[in-house]
Amino acid sequence: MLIKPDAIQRGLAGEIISRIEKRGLKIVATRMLQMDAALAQRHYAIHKDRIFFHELVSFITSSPVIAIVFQGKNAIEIIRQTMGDTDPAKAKPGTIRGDFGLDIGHNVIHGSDSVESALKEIDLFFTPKEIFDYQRDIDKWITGEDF
Ligand code: DAT
Ligand code: MG
Repeated sequence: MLIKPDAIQRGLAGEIISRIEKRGLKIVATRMLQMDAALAQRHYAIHKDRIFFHELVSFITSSPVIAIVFQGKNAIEIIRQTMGDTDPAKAKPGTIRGDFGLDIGHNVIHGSDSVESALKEIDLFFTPKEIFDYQRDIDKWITGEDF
């Protein structure tokens, strides 16, 4: 996931991380960076023909972001559900976008939409050495299993 420039500027980074962390997912990598246009274009390549593409690239490169890799059971679905609808106007209260957004172009968080896109996106932001493989004793209380 990415904590987008608007969220960092608004001081929402901790709140966003906390909501996902509290669901039980484990942080395995983090990095703060200011994305350049080349990285933004690769990250959002799937949207390159959309009319909002230029605006999207310009927004995501406007100020630093925090990239985080979360690991855990059903991580993609859990994060997408915790984020809420892409358009904050449609996102349910209680979701991150539903609680902290107003505008589709300033929706505070990015989350990968599939395991396949997560693997591609992780590769854009992290080297294998920056991703930690470690055990938490608490995981057996969250999922009933070790992973
Ligand atoms: P999501 O971020 O929920 O995966 P997406 O992949 O469809 O949504 O779009 C990527 C981002 O592009 C989204 O977070 C905000 C922006 N965006 C999407 N649809 C838009 C639109 N109709 N107008 C402006 N920005 C839009
Ligand atoms: Mg998407």
